[in-house]
Amino acid sequence: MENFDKAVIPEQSLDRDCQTLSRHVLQQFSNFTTEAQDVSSIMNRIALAAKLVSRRLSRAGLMAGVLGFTGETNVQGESVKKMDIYANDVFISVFKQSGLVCRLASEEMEKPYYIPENCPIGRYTLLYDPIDGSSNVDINLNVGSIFSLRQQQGDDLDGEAQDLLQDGDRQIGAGYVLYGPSTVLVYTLGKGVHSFILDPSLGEFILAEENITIPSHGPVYSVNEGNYWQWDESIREYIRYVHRHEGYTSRYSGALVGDFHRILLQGGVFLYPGTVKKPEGKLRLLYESAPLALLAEQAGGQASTGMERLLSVVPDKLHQRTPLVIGSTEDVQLVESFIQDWARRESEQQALV
Ligand code: P6P
Repeated sequence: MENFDKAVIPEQSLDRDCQTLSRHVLQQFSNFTTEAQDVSSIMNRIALAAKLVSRRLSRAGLMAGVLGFTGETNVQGESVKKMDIYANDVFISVFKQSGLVCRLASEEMEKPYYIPENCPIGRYTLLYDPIDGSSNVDINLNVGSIFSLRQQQGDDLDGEAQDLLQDGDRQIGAGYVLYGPSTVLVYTLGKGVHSFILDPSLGEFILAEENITIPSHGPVYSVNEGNYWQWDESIREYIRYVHRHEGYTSRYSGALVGDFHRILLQGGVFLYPGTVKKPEGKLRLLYESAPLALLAEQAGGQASTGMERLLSVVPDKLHQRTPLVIGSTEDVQLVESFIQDWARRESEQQALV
């Protein structure tokens, strides 16, 4: 019979439980500057928002008024889920009286939301998709939140937040929360990609993996093949290629965060191409594609519109959409080769007319 009278906590588990998100964020800075403190506080608030959303999702089916639609349509023209609104408000609430974030721009709000008591002291703006993949909420499948942190440029006196219309390289940090069997927070501040798992017994996000790297190739291609007949011929050619060649498998959950997380860890490519009707595609640049593109590049992967590097795209409006091809370098480049070969053949044809 083992001797159980000494309740010894193995050192490694104690040390591990202390590897919290806020400590890790501070370690990303070489010293404890005000910027380091501010960004650490911001990440802590994002973590609080994630905990609040995770708690509500875990009990959604048991509570009245959590699931289902509000009956409203958002600026994207999409039907709004009650969970979309709840999560949107959570992110706003956690930054009130923080002096940190002056503005929040969200998929669910046509204009940025200003927190008066934080402006203009708080020089940061949070851009976010509060619930990504909300069609999965009512059927208890994974959903996510995506966030991007930018520094305010100038004074934004007209309240139009025009300074947000800049390329993705201007992001200070980015990340997402994946609400799955466990709640995982993945972030980068430009020094690698790191993941944390929420320990509900502690109420803390504990470090799971540091400096995550995307394999240079992976078997997964993730795309909604239901749109096949709406795609340009170049994308159809790519799909026929992966259908015919060994070593590829399709995975698509209907929630970008979960599909991207799989590719971040196992390799492969996610694509949401433009269609003939919507050449710009569906995904929003500033708070969906650009944050994930920063993570992808920080993890040694790649992200493009199919024609140009995603992080170089300068939007002309807050809710601009772009096509997205993101994941392992070899797989993104393979998709790009089909698109660019097709574009070249098209222009050669035009030249002959
Ligand atoms: P479709 C969810 O609405 C979302 O924005 C992403 O999370 C997801 O990848 C995509 O749209 C799914 O779109 O057209 O395949 O249903």
